[in-house]
Amino acid sequence: MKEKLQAIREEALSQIAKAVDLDKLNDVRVSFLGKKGQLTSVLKSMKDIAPEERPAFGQLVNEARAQIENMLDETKKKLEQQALELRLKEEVIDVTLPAKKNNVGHRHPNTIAREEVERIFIGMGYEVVEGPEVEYDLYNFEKLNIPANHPAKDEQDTFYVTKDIVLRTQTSPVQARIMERGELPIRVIAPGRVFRSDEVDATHSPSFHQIEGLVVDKNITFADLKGTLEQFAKELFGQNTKTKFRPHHFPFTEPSAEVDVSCFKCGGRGCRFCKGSGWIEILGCGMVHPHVLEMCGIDPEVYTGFAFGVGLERIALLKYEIDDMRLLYENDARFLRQF
Ligand code: 2U9
Repeated sequence: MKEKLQAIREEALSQIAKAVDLDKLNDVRVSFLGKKGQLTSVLKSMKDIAPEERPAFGQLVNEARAQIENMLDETKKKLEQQALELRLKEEVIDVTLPAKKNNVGHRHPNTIAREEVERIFIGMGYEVVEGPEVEYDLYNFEKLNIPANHPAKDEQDTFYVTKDIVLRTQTSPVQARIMERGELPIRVIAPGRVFRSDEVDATHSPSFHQIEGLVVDKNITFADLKGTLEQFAKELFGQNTKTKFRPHHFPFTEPSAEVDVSCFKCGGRGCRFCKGSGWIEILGCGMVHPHVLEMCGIDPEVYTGFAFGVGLERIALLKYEIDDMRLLYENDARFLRQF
């Protein structure tokens, strides 16, 4: 029995010395000290020894166990230290390596165009205002002089949420709400998304963006409107840009006009870009209709005003010479990266 114990002890110490990692060391521990381990089985066979020899033999087993446990502990510490050193070596950070490139996005051409238009009008003292995309019929149509049976209200053109609530077809309701607040004078631009029940093609989309402007004060005339929009066109398309005001009709303005700018590609001589005419249409405008002022709580005998509306996509398409509006909505990074 003593010889067997001695052999187990030597074998255990030898296997511990050979263990190359913590897993192997644990295997050794289990195979000698575990429930079914070799040393445990020696303890279990104590019952076969003569009772008088048991205490002395028990002490020997305990000594062997203590020795094996000691060596296991020491070896465990040594292997842990080795593993730590190896990890520290492997995880060295080379701060001189080139950093991972961050893929930084950039502004959409629509956003660039909107911010450019905003910058120009902020420079003239305008405030940028916003309002709801889901609007009451009252603000989207009625207060803008577009009564119940007006063709602009056709179900073909407008998204109705209920009989009285629509997806706004223009940003004008924002200005109607500002007028109702009654804080005068007013000098605002209202950028935002608008909706029309249109089929998608190269120049139409059921959802697009506008920037509308509104000025209301005493003694505002068509001359103020003209000067303002001439200045706007020059800042947007270059100082040599000429403007042409053509009579037009809008329900909410009277008189109304559409504005063309001289073609910034050919300077007005006529080219493919302006389809030979020398002019490019960019916006609509007019003096705010007295009935609109009245419906929004402003006395048309005391105050006058002008308003204008620009299609933002149209500005982006013109400025960046994009020939299909659908490209603006596809979010193809290869297209968007160009601007
Ligand atoms: C109020 C009173 C008047 C806004 C105006 C236009 C002319 C105009 C179009 C441009 C291209 C719409 O996106 S587009 O199709 N807009 O021509 N908009 S005057 O007039 C207003 C607005 C609010 C209270």
